[in-house]
Amino acid sequence: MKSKLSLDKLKHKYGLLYPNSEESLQELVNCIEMFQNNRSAAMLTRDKEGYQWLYDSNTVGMMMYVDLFADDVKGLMSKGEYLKELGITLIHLMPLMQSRQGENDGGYAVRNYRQVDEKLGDMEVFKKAVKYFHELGIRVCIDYVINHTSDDHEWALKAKEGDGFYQRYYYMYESDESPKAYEKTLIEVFPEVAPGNFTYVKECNRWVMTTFYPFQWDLNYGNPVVFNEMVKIMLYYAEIGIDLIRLDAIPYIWKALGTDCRNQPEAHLILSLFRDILELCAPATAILGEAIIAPDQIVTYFGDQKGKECHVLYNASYMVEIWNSLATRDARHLTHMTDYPIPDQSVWINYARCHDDIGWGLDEQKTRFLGFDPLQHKHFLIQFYQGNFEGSFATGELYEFNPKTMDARNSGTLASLAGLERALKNKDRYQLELALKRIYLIHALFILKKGIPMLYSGDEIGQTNDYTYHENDKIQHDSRWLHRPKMNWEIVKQDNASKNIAEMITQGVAELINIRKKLGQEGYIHHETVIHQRNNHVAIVELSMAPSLVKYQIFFNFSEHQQWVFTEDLRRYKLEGWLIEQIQGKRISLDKEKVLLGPYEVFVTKREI
Ligand code: OTU
Repeated sequence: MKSKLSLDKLKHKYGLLYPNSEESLQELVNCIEMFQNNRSAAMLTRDKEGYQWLYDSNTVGMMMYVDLFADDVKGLMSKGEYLKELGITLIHLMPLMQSRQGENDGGYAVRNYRQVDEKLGDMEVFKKAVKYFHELGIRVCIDYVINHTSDDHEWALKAKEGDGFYQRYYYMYESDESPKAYEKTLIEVFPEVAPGNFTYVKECNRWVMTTFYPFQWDLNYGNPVVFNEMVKIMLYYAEIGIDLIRLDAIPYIWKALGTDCRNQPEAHLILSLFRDILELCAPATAILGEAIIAPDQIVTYFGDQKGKECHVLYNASYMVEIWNSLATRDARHLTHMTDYPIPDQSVWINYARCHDDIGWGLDEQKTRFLGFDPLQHKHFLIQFYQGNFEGSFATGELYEFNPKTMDARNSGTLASLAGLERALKNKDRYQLELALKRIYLIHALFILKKGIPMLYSGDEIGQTNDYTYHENDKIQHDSRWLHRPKMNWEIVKQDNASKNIAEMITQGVAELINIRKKLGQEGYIHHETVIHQRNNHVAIVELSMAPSLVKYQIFFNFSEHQQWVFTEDLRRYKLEGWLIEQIQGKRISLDKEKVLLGPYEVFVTKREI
């Protein structure tokens, strides 16, 4: 009964997106029913559990490129125990389906969505891997590049041959008239390396929309046939047991002339249809949307009362807050975090960096409120993380520097941006200690937070920037390769200073994951409250657990100097008596005037009962 009702709702929504498309609707309904009828017993059992694991405090993720982490899918399986020991319960794999020959944007130009790239293995091995990880208690997330295919995908090849049916899979035009009209309001995503949003295809003498690289052809979701094809692939992933599907570049999936072709209402409708279809067919599979845009816009992709959209989104705003607070040693931007309400049951992925650049999407109003000019502040951050600002501890590079606007984003690994690379290069032991403390602090900021913490593989051993991409002409124009080093498994086997450093970082990360799991024994993090106090270098957040009602206070010192917190300020939050620090077991008296925090120190405290 429930399922019938939802199917009717689905039909209605489909009709809003594709009026008068009876035939396509029928095809979709048939496909859903067939899927439901053929769902295996094993998957039905997983469906019963649904996606509850998303809310479990024990869920800790790590993202990685299969080849850079462990050569191939078999290699990935051989690292299962390593991941488990570290406490990882979710692996987030970067694109691993067959991608374009030659340049392919790190796999984001997919040639075949149903085949694993030959370099990594095949579908049979991958299915085994999914099963293996499930047995280990590790869930699997894969990337689904839905905005575009590569220019050598079979649909694109047929379009090139002149097949009109497949040309309608894309935004293809006979002349540059429409492209020019679109360009009037479009913005460039890769202004430096891939300017413009259209590419001339000589094979068929047509223009095709290519928002990203010229070899990434934007799919035309205005065509219901495309929508149905993409749903079938999503269901295919659900059937092989994928727990979380990352939908790439969701703000871009609907184009409308006269707009910037981002965040269109129809894009939301498409996602809400995807969500409904999964709830109907495969509730064990959830979707993670990738929308790295302004803070107030990101949250809209969780959906609203009209429809649920993504189960999970990247907390890109928080990521930027972390780096901002480190550069300024001022925690106010973070503690004054505007609370964009998110629907119940929505989950953030908290992280400090991913395979992409860091784009400075701070909330401009807040920056202004704190007394900074948003543009100048952004330029400060860009230079700071490039390592050019005087006194900067970071080593990084610019990404997509636009000389017209002087705008840029930044690239670099967590350790390099946090000062490790510079300290090692200068053989500066004092700076090295500070860098290690910063690395710990950064991990604490996203591990001890409501949502799913997502580590980037290699950061747990403090891998620094990889400059070898400068010599590779296929990728040298794309500085994101700076922070995608090959996992250095050798480092722990060596017997030198680097080994000690790597071990120290790993121990710190493991300690934080353990603390997170200890918190998990009290239930899940129900809500977070900022404890405002007068020292701007320090952020204090209180986590309220449910159902146990236990509260933890996390203190973060963003400065390399000692800092004091006035207990008088804490008393306003009913924090009195003694606090017990959970990592080292220190007892902190709140009867004294001040609480002392060491350089970059992190406290996780609980009231003594
Ligand atoms: C995503 O990123 C991927 O994460 C990138 O690795 C890809 O290159 C790209 O899509 C194309 O597939 O602009 O700078 O709001 O920020 O989709 C990265 C979303 C990007 C965009 C995002 C995109």
